[in-house]
Amino acid sequence: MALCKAEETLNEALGAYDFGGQVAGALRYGQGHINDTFCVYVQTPEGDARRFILQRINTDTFTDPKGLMENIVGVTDYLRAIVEKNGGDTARETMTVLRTKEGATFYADATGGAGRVYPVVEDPLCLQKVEDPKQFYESARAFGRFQQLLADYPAATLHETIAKFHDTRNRFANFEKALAADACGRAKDVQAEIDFVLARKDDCSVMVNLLEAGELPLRVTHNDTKLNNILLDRKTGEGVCVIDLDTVMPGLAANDYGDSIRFGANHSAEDEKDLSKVNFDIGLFEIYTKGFLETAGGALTEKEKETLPWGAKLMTLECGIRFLTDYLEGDHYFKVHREGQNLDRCRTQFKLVRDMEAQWEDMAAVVKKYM
Ligand code: ADP
Ligand code: GN1
Ligand code: MG
Repeated sequence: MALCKAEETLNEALGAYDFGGQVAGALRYGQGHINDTFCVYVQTPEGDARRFILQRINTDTFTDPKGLMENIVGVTDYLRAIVEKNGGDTARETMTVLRTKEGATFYADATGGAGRVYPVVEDPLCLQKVEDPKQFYESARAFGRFQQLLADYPAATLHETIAKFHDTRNRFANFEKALAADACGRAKDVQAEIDFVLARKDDCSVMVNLLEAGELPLRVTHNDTKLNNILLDRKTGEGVCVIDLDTVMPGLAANDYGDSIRFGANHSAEDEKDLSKVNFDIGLFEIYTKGFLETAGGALTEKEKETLPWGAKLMTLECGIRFLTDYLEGDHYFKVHREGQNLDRCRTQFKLVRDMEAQWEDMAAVVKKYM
C-alpha cells in the first residue's frame, strides 16, 4: 500500500521543490526496507545534470516526521560546521536537507504522508555487501568517526524517533505477543525459529540490564549502521558520508558497532535462502573492530569495549527476532518483495548468531587485541 501512495503522491512531492532546473523524471532507488526512496533527475538551464534523493517517510514507523526532521537538520548542521572548520567538503561529507519552496525541511502531502529531499552525494559507492575487506574497514572508521563527532551533541534535544528501538528485551516481549496472537497461523511452520528465540530470552536482557545498572552510558548513536547506510569514495575507498539518519538518537555504542557486524561480517545477502552460504567471517569482524576502535575507541569506556561482542550478537539476534515477529504478524513492517522473505531474513540472522556463539572466545580475543 505504501508503495502505491509513494507513486501516487510523487508529482505533488516534486512540485513542492525548486530543483534548480527541469525535472526529467524520478525512479525508485536503493534497497531500504522502510521508506520509499526515489532518485530525481534534473537538468539545469546550463545543461548540467543533477540528482536528488526524494524520500517519502514511512509514517507508520516514524510517527513524528517533524521531530525526526528536527533531529536530522540538527545533526547535519552540527556535522557541517565541523567539516567546514576542518576545511572539508561540506557537499559530500554530510547530508544537506533541501528546503521546500516554502522554506520547510519536509513536505506534507494530501494523503497525510511526509517526505524530504537531499541532493545526491556524488559519486556514491553504496554497497549491499562487502566486496573488498578494505571497504569494510573504511566503513568502520566512518561509523566510528560519526559517533565520535557527535560525542558532544546535545543528546537531550534529540527526539526518540522510534521508542525502545534497540531495547532487545522489549523486542523479545513483542515477539512473544506476536507468537501468542499468531495472526496468520504461521507459527506451526516455524517452530525451530521460535525455539531458537525462546532459548535466548536471557541474552536479550544483557545489554539493557547493563544500561539500567549504569554500567554502560547512553551516547548519540546512528542505530542503523548497515553497510548500505554509508557512502564510500569510489577512488580512495574511504567513507565519505553516513546517511539514513532517521534513527539517530541516544543509544549504545556497541549497537552501532554490532549492527554493522550483523550486516557486513559475512558474504551473503540478508535474505539468502541457502544457509550454507551464510557464514560469520571472523576476519571481517577483526577488520571492522580495528577500524571502529581506531576512530571511536578513544571515547569509549573499558566496559563499552569489552561488551562489543554482545553488541554484535544482540543486534543480529534482535534483527532476526524482528524479522520473525513481522513474519508472524503478516509482513507489515519490513518491505517484502516475495513470499517468505522475512522468514529467510530471520534465518540468515539466526545462522550468524549460531556462528558467533561458536566463536565467542575468538571474538572476545579480537576485541581485546584492539582495546
Ligand atoms: P532507507 O531508510 O529506506 O534505508 P536510505 O536513506 O538508506 O533509505 O536511502 C536508500 C538508498 O538511497 C541508500 O542506500 C543510498 O543508496 C541512497 N541514498 C540515500 N541518500 C543519499 C544521498 N544523499 N546521496 C546518495 N545516495 C543516497
Ligand atoms: C531497516 O531502513 P533500513 O533498510 O536502512 C530497519 C533496521 C534494520 C534493517 C534490517 C527504521 O533499515 O532497524 O536493522 O532494516 N530500520 C528501521 O536490514 O526499522
Ligand atoms: Mg538505509
